[in-house]
Amino acid sequence: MPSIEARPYAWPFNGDLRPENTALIVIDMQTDFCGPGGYVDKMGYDLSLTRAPIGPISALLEAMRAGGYHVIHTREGHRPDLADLPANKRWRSQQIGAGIGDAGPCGRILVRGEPGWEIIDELAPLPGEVVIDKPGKGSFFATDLELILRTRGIENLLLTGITTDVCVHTTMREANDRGFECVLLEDCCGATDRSNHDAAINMVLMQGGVFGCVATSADVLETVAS
Ligand code: C5J
Repeated sequence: MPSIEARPYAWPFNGDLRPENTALIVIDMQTDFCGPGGYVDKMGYDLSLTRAPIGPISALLEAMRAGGYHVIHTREGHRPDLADLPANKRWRSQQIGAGIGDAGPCGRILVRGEPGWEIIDELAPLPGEVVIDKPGKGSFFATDLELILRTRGIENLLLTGITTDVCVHTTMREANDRGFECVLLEDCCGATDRSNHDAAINMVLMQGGVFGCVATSADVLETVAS
């Protein structure tokens, strides 16, 4: 199996890219982060930036599913009683007019089970695909993601989703520290600010790939579809 053309090196580092040891991770493609009336919209950010990856992720999902690769989705959100919501996270969200747990056009903001917390229809998980519910920005913190990856023998992670500089980056850093080989797909991510997206990409490229690699969905499609 050939490697993926990526920067700063052909990914994965050891050339061992197989459906059995590789997962596509789709992070937080929820209405709260990219839909009208959701958390990001309530904060007043430009939704076109967080919606931009929907098309590229959709095409990638189709190809990766057809190729038999693992697909894992994540959702950021809190228990309805907010028992897992740190006071400072709640307070900060209230300062910017999008209080976590408060009622909004899509139900209670970032609360599990509410319409705004759901993954958008375009990228809905298929039955049998793993969905990780996380209370924080990283996908490893307070979840069973690592256990699932180790149990399934997954070593390589393709990272997609929103937002590039927050949940995607935190997850990539957590994964890298645990020895997983990561590639961030730049057209399959988006941030609430374009320069933060660009900076987050650039950070990965430092030090010979300090957290892994960067590639595009086209680079992946070329390999997995061949
Ligand atoms: C944020 C996320 N930005 N999914 N969450 O609060 O990146």
